Amino acid sequence: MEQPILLAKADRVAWIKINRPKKLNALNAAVLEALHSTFESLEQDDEVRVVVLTGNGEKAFVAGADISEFASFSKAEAYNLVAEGQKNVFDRIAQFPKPVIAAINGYALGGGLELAMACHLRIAAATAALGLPEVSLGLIPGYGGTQRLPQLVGRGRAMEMILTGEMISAAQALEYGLVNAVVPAEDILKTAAQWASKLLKNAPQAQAAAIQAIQAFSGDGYELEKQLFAALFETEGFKEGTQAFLNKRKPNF
Ligand code: CO8
Repeated sequence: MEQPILLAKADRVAWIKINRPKKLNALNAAVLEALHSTFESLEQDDEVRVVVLTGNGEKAFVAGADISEFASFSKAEAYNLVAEGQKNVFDRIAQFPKPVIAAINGYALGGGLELAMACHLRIAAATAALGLPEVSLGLIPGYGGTQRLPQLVGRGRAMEMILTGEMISAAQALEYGLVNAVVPAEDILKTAAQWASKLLKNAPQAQAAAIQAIQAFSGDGYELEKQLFAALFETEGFKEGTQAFLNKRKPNF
């Protein structure tokens, strides 16, 4: 069976590749569980001081949560899924005591952009496209996107991105402050390695403290986001949006 993620370690850096390239690395239960257990073990691994997270293949970092897995979920199932995912993966990464770099090698959409935003630093390939298209599925972001995007780009731009659901280019993401750097696609892992080397020059305990202090600045909207996200599972818009995606047609809201 295909491994949901690939893990390699070299020179105190752990490299995690999400490995569902044929499904544009969409986050299914197996990928989320593998991310959960891998970050848990990397936290205890004294040989690792920096983590780089990327997607396998040339097309996608992560094109979102796996729509086929949650299309038939009830409100309660949806709440449990986002609550577990936030606790085990997204918040764990955001609070991870070692720097985590997202190397955004292609599409970062929905839960994929939320995953990149949970990381501490973001480098994007010039070919990447970023967005939170949940409204096109009758949903809102459920993995912290309504909270983290406004912190990174400001409320006005976050409103525009979330309400239109449109993708932006890597260049625009740089202008917005959503990513820290944009590089040619072929240089993305090399650049991530250079950034990791820079990070390794500094005191790890100080970096852990900095992450903890910076991340303490967070609003109280995460719980509300989960509740609103789950409530949308009982709407016509959600049924139309997900069925349209799965049947490869445009939704009619
Ligand atoms: N979920 C499931 N399958 C996906 C997803 C996804 N998010 N994205 C792509 N795929 C699959 C496609 O169905 C297709 O599969 P197949 O070959 O079996 O038909 C394969 O990946 C390749 O995709 P496309 O053929 O669509 O490739 P294109 O180059 O034509 O299009 C796009 C690329 C534009 C990225 C397109 O795939 C797309 O729009 N994907 C969906 C993007 C999206 O809406 N993402 C948000 C998902 S919702 C979300 O993330 C909510 C998070 C909140 C928490 C959820 C927990 C419940």
